[in-house]
Amino acid sequence: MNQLHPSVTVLVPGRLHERAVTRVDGAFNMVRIDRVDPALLTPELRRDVRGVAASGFLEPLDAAFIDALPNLEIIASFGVGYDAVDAAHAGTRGVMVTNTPDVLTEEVADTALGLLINTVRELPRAEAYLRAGRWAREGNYPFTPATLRGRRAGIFGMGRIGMAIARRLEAFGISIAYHNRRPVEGLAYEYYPSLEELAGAVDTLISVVPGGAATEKVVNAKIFKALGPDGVFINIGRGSTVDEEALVAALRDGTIHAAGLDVFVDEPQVPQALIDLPNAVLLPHVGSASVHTRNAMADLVADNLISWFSERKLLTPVSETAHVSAKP
Ligand code: NAP
Ligand code: 8YV
Repeated sequence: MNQLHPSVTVLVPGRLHERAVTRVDGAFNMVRIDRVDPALLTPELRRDVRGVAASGFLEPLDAAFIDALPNLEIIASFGVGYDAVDAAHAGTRGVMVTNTPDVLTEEVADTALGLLINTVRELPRAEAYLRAGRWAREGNYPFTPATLRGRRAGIFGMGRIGMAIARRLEAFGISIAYHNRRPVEGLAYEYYPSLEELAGAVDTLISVVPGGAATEKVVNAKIFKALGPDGVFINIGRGSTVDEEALVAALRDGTIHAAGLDVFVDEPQVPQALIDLPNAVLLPHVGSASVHTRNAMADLVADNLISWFSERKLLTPVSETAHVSAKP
């Protein structure tokens, strides 16, 4: 098949979903380097690269790398969260950034509900009990002290995924409140102007906010204290938003009841202290990780690049570069 834009060089630094690699390779002059590192850029690459397709979260893309590519027009990042891409800097350089929203929303919300049920009803521990032969040997698994019945959920980050989680919680008969920087217009759920007030009003805090400086460690000892001893904390957003030491302490001393985590501060490293805690359910960042959804994310990475170089239009630009106009 003829390439659409054989004269446009698109760089893929480091790892990227195979389907995105195949599609970018099929449409452009694709060049790969081992990692995001300006030292790996030859003078020809510095001159020629007009697009970057990056795995975002896995390969942080900083200002120095962006500055090393003077003819860069677009960074197509894999994932809806783009905290690992310096999008603000890209904007000042006239470089567009795209992410992969919407196509993963329902999958991540499904995972959040699975994590919530596993955490509250201890299903992973109950299964481990069966597999260890303890059901037959010792009798029934103990009744769980926690239940979803009567729970009040607080969603920290009522955006696309937060809203999809809320729809599912409604079907479970769970009450819903939320905190964002601004209330969502026309949304009937109760809004709290601060995270601490939200945590104080609910017993189940579900965090689905983006990472970055504004949310760094905002879920901390104060928030766990406000959530209280029946409190369940679920994090499907970003690990950086949590003070992990404070979380371990809160789980150990009963400040909160349990936590379910899909994301961590220093992935794939998970603190041993968390692994050792029986009241923490831990997943290896699998929120969107089905073949179906990851393929859709990969397609959106490639489609943004193709749309840009074919029509100077972006399918899913991030807000920081929305004001950027196309380079001639
Ligand atoms: P979104 O639609 O942009 O929603 C983000 C929400 O967070 C918005 O409602 C926003 O409201 C709120 N928010 C942002 N910054 C805030 C702050 N400083 N304080 C309070 N609220 C804040 O994004 P999304 O598509 O739902 O995705 C959300 C995040 O989920 C992603 O950024 C990513 O980090 C994470 N994620 C994780 C997985 C996984 O596999 N675990 C998968 C996909 C996404 P305001 O602007 O009004 O504050
Ligand atoms: C992916 C995510 O796991 O989209 C996001 O923000 O966190 C996940 O969907 C991540 O992007 C993988 O690189």
